[in-house]
Amino acid sequence: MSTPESVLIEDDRTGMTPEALERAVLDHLHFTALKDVRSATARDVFEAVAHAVRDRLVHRWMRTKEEHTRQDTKRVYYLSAEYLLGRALSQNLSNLGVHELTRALLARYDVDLETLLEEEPDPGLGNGGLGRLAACFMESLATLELPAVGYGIRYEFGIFDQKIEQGRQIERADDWLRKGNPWEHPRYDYAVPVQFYGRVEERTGAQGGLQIEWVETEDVIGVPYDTPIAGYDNNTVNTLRLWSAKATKELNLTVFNDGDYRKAVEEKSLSESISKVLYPNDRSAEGRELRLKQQYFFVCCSIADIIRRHKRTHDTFESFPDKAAIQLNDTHPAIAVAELMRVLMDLEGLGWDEAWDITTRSIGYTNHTLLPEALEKWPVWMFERLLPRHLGIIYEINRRFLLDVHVRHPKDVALQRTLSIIEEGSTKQIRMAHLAVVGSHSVNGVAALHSELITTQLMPEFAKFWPHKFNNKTNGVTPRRWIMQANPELTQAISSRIGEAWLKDLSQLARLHDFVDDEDFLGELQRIKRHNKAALADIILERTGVQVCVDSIFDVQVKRLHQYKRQLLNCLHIIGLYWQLKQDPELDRVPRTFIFGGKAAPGYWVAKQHIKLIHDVAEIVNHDPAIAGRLRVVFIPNYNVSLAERIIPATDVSEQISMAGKEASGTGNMKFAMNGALTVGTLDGANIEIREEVGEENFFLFGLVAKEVRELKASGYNPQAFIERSPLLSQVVELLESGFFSPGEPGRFAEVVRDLRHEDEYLLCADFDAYVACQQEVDRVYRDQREWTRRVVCNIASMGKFSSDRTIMQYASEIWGVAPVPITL
Ligand code: 26Q
Repeated sequence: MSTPESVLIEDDRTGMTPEALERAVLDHLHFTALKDVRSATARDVFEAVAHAVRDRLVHRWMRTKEEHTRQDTKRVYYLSAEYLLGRALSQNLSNLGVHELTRALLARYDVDLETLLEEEPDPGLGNGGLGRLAACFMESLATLELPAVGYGIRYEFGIFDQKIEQGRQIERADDWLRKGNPWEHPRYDYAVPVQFYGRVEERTGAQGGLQIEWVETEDVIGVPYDTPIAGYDNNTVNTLRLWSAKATKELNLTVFNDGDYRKAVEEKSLSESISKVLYPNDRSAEGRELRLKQQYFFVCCSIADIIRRHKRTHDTFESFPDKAAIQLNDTHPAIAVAELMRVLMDLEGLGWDEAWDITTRSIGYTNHTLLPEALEKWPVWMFERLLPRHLGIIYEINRRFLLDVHVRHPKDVALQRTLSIIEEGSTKQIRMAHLAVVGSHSVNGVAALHSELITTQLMPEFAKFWPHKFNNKTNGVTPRRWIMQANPELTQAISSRIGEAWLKDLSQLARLHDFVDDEDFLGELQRIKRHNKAALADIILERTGVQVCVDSIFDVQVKRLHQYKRQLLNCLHIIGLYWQLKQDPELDRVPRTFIFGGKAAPGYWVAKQHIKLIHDVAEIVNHDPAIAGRLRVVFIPNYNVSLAERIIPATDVSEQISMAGKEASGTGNMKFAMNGALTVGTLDGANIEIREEVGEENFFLFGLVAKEVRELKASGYNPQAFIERSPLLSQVVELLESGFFSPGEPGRFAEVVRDLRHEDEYLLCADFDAYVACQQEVDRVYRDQREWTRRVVCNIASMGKFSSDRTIMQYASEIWGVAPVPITL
């Protein structure tokens, strides 16, 4: 069509020429930000640029939807309670291919693009690895041109802002929507009613069949907010659809008195509290009703949305499993199994067997944890109150499943108890992982070791019962954010050697192996690392007041604080090093800067003590003139995606030191290695596969392996024995015990010491000496900068496997059965 109108639209709102873009930004500055060039603040300019970019995405977005509908393709529906997206502007600029153009355009107005990008708040709608994985997956799905919708919750407050006061973590609300969000688009026309509480009514229908109705419920409305997810270097724009809770009726203004009015207001705000805040706990599954409400809220909305879309183009549900692949990101959305059954039977009139066949063929489940305390269970009484119909369905699923178990293993009552979705006991509980396994056709872990441990340790009986369901999908990360965006200089250095195709096919990084002895390349990598370290040093100075030296080794551990991740082991090593340097000022060690970052769950007292200890050690070490210039310790507050993009490219040593068998995969480990850090790590999670890829000579390995951990624990682990056998560890523990690091309060770390001596669940004492030796080896290699950089090249060149593109292609072909749909404009 080339009516005058459409030409105008093409030019002003979708045109990709510098002129069209410039006009669009000026136009939005005027009409969206209501400012002129002179009076505009950085935030105004950000808004104008973001809206200009958004307009260009909208065009592709609508084309994508149109094409998916036209071809009636199978779609992936990714259900996740968390998405740790990070900032969008930079990603959208580069995925649209207008990053440099925009930089030049803004420069002409004296606006620095990098400064502008800082205006965008970091959407922290997740806790850590699981939420960030969901974000990488959404980006890869779009880049691979796979039809996909991500579903989740539009938390009004994301993961808390971490402040540090006197070395302790303080939580502040993350009011990320305060200044509005240019990327989201509410779709009131697709709002969904969600029921809670009430009771189940059974009656005989007209045809004599049983009809079940869920009645007298308290309802909430889910309003979808859509965010475009653009693929890199293509025209696909998929949708992230996040649900926000809204009260059902507008305030009833015919109330008779002030009391009624206030009650109505209170009820309204109570129902809208469902999507108010992200639970900041990624360790233990606390059984709070509001959390269960959140889960059912977004699952109910998402299933209704999927069903609506199916019914738009199909009269029956026969083809549903061929049109929809629903993936559960952990058990947080596992209620989807019962919800899909409810919708198909109670609302769409299908019989049990047909509904069950459709449900299990559509749903897949990804497990992310082996920690027993993190496995979700909900008390039956809570379900009975909140979701009575779903409880009935779960009981029936369980009854039929246990019958199956009985038929295949008659008389094995113990097996039925083990596999049952219901856990018997003083308070009966629903095991959400069991519901997810029974209700899906695929169960996957997120790294080879993790998937093996699922079938041998976590649920061996299930794995024997349904071996075909269990599979592995090793995690990956998107190279567009984690190399191209985070490390533009490295990107340039790589592209100038092997071209640009590696950004869409990371296996091509292997071609860098030709450059391991190329002095030019090695020198360039050293300069880039130094430059990135200098930039990080500025941030550290600005945020902590500590001056760090770029000639020292930047040794980094950034991730959520958890005992199993063993930040404390890192800290014990620092104390040991400090002690040795004090004893022997001549000791020949390479200067090191130890950098920490990460949030502790607000109620996780031990993790918060570890934050305090790191700060107290930093305080002593950083102010001791005797070791000046040789050792620095810093804790960078409020670790998030944006900070990760600064820290990771500046890292020399990546600490991946979890107790073997505890870290399902880890994904930070991958980001560090592809940015030219060498890993100090245990044989845990994806570390194992990283080491396999880079070669054992290019990885600093230490510590017990998972099997040895099990055996040591089974034989009765006694940390005290390990302390006594290690002179250095004895010193370190005594120093801690003496109150050396907490002069005003000598007993501050008494509990940490007591735990180390008598409990030490995560075997710090058993691994300490090996860790120290490994760190000495790091020093030795670092002194030979050429050798170090050779190993860095081997690492970068071997990272091809860890692109989330590879992961998603495996999900697509082995679990979902979806294929790319190219979009032409
Ligand atoms: C559950 C119930 C109630 C409240 C909170 C939760 C909850 C929330 C978040 C439980 C767990 C999480 C997050 C888990 C997580 O991030 N797991 C990590 O997933 C990564 C991606 O697969 C892996 O790389 C990490 O190894 C794993 O720890």
